Amino acid sequence: MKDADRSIELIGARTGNCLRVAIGFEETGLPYRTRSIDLRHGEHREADHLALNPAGKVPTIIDRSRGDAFVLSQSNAILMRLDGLRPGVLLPLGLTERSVAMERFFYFITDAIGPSHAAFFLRNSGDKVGSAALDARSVAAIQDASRFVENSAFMAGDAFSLADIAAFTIAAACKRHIDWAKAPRLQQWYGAMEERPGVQRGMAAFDTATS
Ligand SMILES: N[C@@H](CCC(=O)N[C@@H](CS)C(=O)NCC(=O)O)C(=O)O
Repeated sequence: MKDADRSIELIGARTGNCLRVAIGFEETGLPYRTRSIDLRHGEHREADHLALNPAGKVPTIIDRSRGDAFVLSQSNAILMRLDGLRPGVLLPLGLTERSVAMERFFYFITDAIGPSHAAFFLRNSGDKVGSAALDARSVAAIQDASRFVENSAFMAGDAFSLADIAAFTIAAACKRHIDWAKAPRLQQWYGAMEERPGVQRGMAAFDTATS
């Protein structure tokens, strides 16, 4: 099998859901290649993509690393698969540490990223009041996460985890709205994440990807 065939294909675009997965690949070191989908031109609603992801969304992976092609959607399911393929990098192995990392990961997914996605939808529907309220809720959740890093280097203790990936992508998307002066430790954590090579490569994964 050629190297290109063994690597996992990540189909996506420069969106938070896709960037989280790209950072997951970079941090685990699992071989992958990106294929860009042009959302503005509706490529995600074309038959080729719908055959892989009937919801017409990104990201989707095609994993041929274990033989037959296995297609998977949902960014968080993909991240769980990466954890399964390379255990101990994205989530700690110890039950207690793992539970804390999952708690914080889902905090960012449901309390910060969820409202932000809903705000995006409302904004596009012309509901400025509703979208502003949800954006504010998302920023408040990020700001409140300062307590997670008050005495720790990472969002879930002493080790980098999915919680940092989720926190970083949403903090990067809302960074203009965060009151950094009120959250100095959060700002330090953010700076450290920006410097992390795997995070930098993941954030740039769709900058040069070919379609
Ligand atoms: N819950 C899904 C959400 C996927 C999703 O909404 N992706 C967006 C980009 S971040 C998308 O494909 N939008 C295009 C559309 O909805 O038309 C996941 O986590 O993967």
